[in-house]
Amino acid sequence: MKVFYDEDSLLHNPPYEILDGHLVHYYESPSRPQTIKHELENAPSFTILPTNKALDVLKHARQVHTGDYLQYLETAYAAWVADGGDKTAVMPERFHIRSCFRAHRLQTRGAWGAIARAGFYCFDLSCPITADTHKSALASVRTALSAAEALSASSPPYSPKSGIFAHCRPPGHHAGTALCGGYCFLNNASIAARFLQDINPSTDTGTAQKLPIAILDIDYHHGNGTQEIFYEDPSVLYVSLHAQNDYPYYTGSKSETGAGAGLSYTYNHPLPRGTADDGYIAELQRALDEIRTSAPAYVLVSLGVDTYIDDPISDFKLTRAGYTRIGQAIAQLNRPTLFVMEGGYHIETIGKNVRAVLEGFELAT
Ligand code: OKS
Ligand code: ZN
Repeated sequence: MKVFYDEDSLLHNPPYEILDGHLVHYYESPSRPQTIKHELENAPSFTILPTNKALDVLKHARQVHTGDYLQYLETAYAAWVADGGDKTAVMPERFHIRSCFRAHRLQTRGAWGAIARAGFYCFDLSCPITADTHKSALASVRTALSAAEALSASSPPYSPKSGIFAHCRPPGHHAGTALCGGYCFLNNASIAARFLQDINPSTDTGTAQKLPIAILDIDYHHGNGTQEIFYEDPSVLYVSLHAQNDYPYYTGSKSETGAGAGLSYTYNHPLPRGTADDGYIAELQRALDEIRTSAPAYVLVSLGVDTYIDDPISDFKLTRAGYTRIGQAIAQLNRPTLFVMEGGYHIETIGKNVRAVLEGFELAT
């Protein structure tokens, strides 16, 4: 299997975050991608490839994120330091709660300082922006786009099973149209989905239609960003399995099913804490049935291995054998599939668990 990876992903390295009220070391650390890369390098069936530097990453990011948010991410660190902020990282102090304000009260926005902007474009305390964060976030998108490009070149839409791994870091599924949070700055999977639609316009009906794509999110946490981005869009089905009543707390219930033209193109499968292999895979089969029914041209998998039994910030009980079964089950969709890396924090096993999913997929018949 081809694996795309960009060394700039390692640059983003904030020293700390606030978790459960404690100042702790940053769980989403560069040791994660280093360990995954090391594991896949030593496995015969993977080829690690560099990303395509010729891609216009910002152009594709603009299909998902607003121009002002992208501008913010690019300028936030310098503006913060110029305002006298701590040189470690941009860190919000107070959040702009959209529901507390009426649009006409946003007239002062042009005058906001760096700390005010930080609280406007972020929803939690796990996205410090360092001097290198923007570079890593773009590298992560470039990784997803390079993998999507290779997938579409080797496997046209609707062709049988084939898989590529976008070894992205930082992750993306919590990042919304104009919000960072949960270690995520740019929504790699969503940008890749738009890219696949843009390079493969579907002309079924004569008029240019967007190609149907499914995003299966199997990270432990709900992908609130991906859900937000496609909530009213019937061309991208979003299906998520995640822990009920855990981070990001306010989204991911079964009753969130999309809106407007996108109604019934979002499916949430919240699972209880303590869910183990058998319970998880039974629910995954229901999620896969929803994807099958929608007949997507491509499947994107937001792959988190923070569902692992020993993950330090999560409460599921999946095992290595479970990951192999998950890969096998996804392969039964029989579609070109792009795996996009999301979470997973048990450094000792993260590489082996990713490898198990990808080999389960690849070896499935
Ligand atoms: C609080 C961070 C809470 C956990 C963030 C979860 C990130 C993740 N500072 N999302 O999939 O793995
Ligand atoms: Zn996660």
